[in-house]
Amino acid sequence: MAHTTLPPQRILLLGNHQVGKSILYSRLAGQEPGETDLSGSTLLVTRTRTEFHGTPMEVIDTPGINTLFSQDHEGWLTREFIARGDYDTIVVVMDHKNPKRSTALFLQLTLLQKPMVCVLNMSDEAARVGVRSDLKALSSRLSVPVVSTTALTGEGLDELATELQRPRVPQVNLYDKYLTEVDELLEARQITGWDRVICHLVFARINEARDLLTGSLHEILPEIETLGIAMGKNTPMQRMDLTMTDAAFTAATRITRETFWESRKEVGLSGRIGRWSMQPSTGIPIALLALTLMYFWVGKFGASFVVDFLDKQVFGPHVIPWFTWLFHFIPWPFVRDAFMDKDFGMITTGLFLALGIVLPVLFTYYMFVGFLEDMGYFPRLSVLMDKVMRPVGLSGRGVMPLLMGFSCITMAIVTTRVLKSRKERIIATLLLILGVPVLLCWRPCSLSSGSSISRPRF
Ligand SMILES: Nc1nc2c(ncn2[C@@H]2O[C@H](COP(=O)(O)OP(=O)(O)OP(=O)(O)O)[C@@H](O)[C@H]2O)c(=O)[nH]1
Ligand SMILES: [Mg+2]
Repeated sequence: MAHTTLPPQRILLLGNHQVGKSILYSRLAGQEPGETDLSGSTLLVTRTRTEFHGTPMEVIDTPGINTLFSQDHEGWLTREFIARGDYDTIVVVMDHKNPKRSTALFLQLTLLQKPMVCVLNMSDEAARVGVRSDLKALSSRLSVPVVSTTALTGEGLDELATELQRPRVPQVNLYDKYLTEVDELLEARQITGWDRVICHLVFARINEARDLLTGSLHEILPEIETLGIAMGKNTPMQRMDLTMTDAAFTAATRITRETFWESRKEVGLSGRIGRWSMQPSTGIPIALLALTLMYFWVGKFGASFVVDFLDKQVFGPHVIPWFTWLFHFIPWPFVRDAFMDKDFGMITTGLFLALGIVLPVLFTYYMFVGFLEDMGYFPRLSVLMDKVMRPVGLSGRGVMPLLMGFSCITMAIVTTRVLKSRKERIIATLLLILGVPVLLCWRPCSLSSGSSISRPRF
């Protein structure tokens, strides 16, 4: 009897940001989460061959996406990978305690018409905050297998191994309201799978989607575009991408209402602070408090106290005298001055600027931003400030670099890294450069007007 060796099943992990895709990836790859460095968000597509519960497979980890129409860089990376079709099964990783946004993304992904399995991850957190689910009902609503996991501890992975053997192509009609005409057009031309998604992207007027168009799709493009523009005019937001995302959220709300229950009256102090951070009456004082703390921590502690300490206790009495002694052996005054000149020497000024001024400020700054990021404050700030910042093309978190620009443009430009998309980072940088040109820092780290950063005293 002839034996045929089947190629390993290629499993693509997709999902929102921070739902545990990378932890699950390392679990499927047979590693304990602690064995690999998973700090921070995934920025590149990663793949590995493995054997999970005796089945050879290839697992692919991707950067998180919020919607199929994400405009940020990671969104494009993930979409480009989806476009290649280089996988057999999609595992949609969902946040068990926050199922609505995950379900909305799942519904958008159903357009791909690929075999899928749903993983409700972070089930430990869901139980802690009082979110319960009916897995059977959800599975029948989404028409794919659904598994509940806690990737951090490995719970639920046995069930996942079983369900990976029988993924199903979902049969969900999502866009009944908005896309009937487009879908009829696509169906008539037998355009399916990724090609269908491209047409939806074009319809949502995501310009970059044109780069993904192939062969016969070019013919249908003008028709889709005209339809998109005509329908966009009738939508409340005049933007089909938002309208289509909104449609996915409406459908997701319907599904999760029937399949999830929340008994979370109290989600602890952190939950309450999170809620207060998004309401204007309490959110604005909290934002001001965060900025004031930042001013004291970075401006007063980092840029004043630590810099002064390094100047008076380290560089002044120890480092500089030691280098002065070392360089006095050099017989050429020109070389000596190049290193030790009071105003321009590479050691006296260069080393002190880098280690004595820039390092303490950046260190305290990143510590503070990391703390806010870990607390999940940025998404809440984004919600609070979104309406104010939208007209200039920024999301709510754009307020951070702009405020920072009032004290130091260099730090403000560094801060643009908290913005999600390249487009936003460019807009914020341009606003900073055009808006505060006088602050092009010759004292790069003077975060506060009262900062005592000054030239080194030696
Ligand atoms: N409590 C709990 N935390 C989890 C679980 N799975 C992941 N986490 C935590 O959630 C955070 C995000 O995990 P990642 O695996 O990096 O999430 P991701 O989906 O890959 O994130 P992106 O790459 O940013 O999209 C980490 O701090 C994990 O420790 C889980 O099952 N339970
Ligand atoms: Mg990841």
